[in-house]
Amino acid sequence: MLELIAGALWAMLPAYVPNNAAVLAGGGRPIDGGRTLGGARLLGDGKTWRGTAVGTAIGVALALVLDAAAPAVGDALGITLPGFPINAAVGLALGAMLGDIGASFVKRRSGRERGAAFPGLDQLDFVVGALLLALLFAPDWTLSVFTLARVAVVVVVTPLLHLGTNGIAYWLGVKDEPW
Ligand code: CTP
Ligand code: MG
Ligand code: K
Repeated sequence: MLELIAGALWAMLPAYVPNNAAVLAGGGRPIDGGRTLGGARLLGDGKTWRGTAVGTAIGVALALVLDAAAPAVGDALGITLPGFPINAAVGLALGAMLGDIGASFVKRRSGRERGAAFPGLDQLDFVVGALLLALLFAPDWTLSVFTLARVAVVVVVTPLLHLGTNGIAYWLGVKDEPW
């Protein structure tokens, strides 16, 4: 049970931190350059080059740290934790950012302004993006690390973690909305 839950969260960590790092690093030029589609912004001012680049870089850097720490932490817990080859690291971190960007595209098409909530999509967009890009960049690693049981754990636990961390970021005053 510990191996299942700890392994699932460990494997997802490089996908969890990019969005939070982007909140801290955001600002500057929006990716869509102000372009609109059907009267609404393509992505909106909340998706910037700097936030995306810094978020991805922090996620990859964390994966490399976790890769080095996996044997020792696994030993201490008495379980086996996955390491992160660089292609898996990039897939998870960049995929998380792209999933979040894709969600903003969907939100703008459905008439939601920047910052509007979209329950479900907000909490899982980056999970879907991370797993898909990891599958594309590191198929063997992804299929062996993300067993169906671990994906199930991730789908259940991630929304709770996401609401928790965003609530804290809102309370600290670094995020505009608690979702
Ligand atoms: N951010 C960024 N670049 C990204 C993702 C996030 O710069 N690729 C920063 C922005 O400052 C953004 C903040 O992180 O406002 C919070 O991210 P998020 O909640 O995803 O964006 P929203 O502003 O809520 O916009 P949207 O409605 O499009 O999700
Ligand atoms: Mg938001
Ligand atoms: K979001």
